[in-house]
Amino acid sequence: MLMIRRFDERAATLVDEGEVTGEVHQYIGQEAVAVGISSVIRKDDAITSNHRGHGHVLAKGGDVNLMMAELGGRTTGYCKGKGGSMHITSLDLGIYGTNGMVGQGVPIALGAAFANNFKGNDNVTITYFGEGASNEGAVHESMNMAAIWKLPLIFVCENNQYAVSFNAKDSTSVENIAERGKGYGIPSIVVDGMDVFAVREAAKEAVQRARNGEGPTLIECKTYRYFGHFAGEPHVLKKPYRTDEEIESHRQNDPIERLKRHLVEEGVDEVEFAEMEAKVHEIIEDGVVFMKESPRPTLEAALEDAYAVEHKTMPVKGWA
Ligand SMILES: Cc1ncc(C[n+]2csc(CCOP(=O)(O)OP(=O)(O)O)c2C)c(N)n1
Repeated sequence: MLMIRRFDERAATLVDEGEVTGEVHQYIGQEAVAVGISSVIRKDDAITSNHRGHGHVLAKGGDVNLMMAELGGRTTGYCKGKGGSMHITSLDLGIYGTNGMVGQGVPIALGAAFANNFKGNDNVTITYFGEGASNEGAVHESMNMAAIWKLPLIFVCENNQYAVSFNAKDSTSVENIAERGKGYGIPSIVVDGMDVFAVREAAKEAVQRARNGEGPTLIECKTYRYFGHFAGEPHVLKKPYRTDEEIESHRQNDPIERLKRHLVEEGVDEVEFAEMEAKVHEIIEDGVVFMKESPRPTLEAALEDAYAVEHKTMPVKGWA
């Protein structure tokens, strides 16, 4: 959780410095969700993510150097510097893309879950999306298909209350996004997304159900993003859409501070916290150096990797 927070703080300063171009959407405030979920899945399980995806990638085992290089548009990055913050992908880690198109990681996850079901393994797929994305048609179509086919797919809605500057109350007909899952016959629950243990417990149950062939679950995590929709937002928005008091009230419920209080009760002392901070700082700064020392792609590379060179047809036998 600390790594995610410090990574996204540093990513924002790199935007200010002009080292990272394109938009960076910070995950700060939401760390308990990605970590709680990832704590109960395996390396061979898959995730799809959205535009606010650094936390999801780090929690799934993403390498800081390769992520920093991708943000900085360097050839050493996860997508050879051609994807940037919103398109980090690693097939080796089961990360089928962070995704700039709102809601569109969800049908990709549906495909991954379908493939695993078809192959007969017990892998699960997690799809992370926001409450804003839950208004997209593709999300609803995916819920319907996942429910009908009992696919091993876990819908994780991170309800941070805003889609850009739009409050969920003004865009969504239901109090809880979990209601939408129930409409498709999917077991759906609301959890405190600022509590890593609550998220973990919900995820454990959902993963078990999916591995047992009992189908999808929707977990709505109530959370909050501390900063603007994207790094730099304060400079471009003329009118704030939420008050400082509102932001502060959520900061009082900070997921890292809550975890820290728990760890103190378990006997972790300040020295250990300081060591964690120092280690995280070192890894991130090494990542920045790695990024800055890496080359940018050449113009010729623009068309490389745009088309698949190998096409595999999926067998239809065995699927009823
Ligand atoms: C299909 C599509 N529509 C609109 C946008 C512009 N857009 C980018 S992020 C965003 C808000 C998404 O809100 P939410 O899904 O709640 O995620 P959050 O940003 O709160 O994490 C919008 C409207 C987009 N990128 N793609």
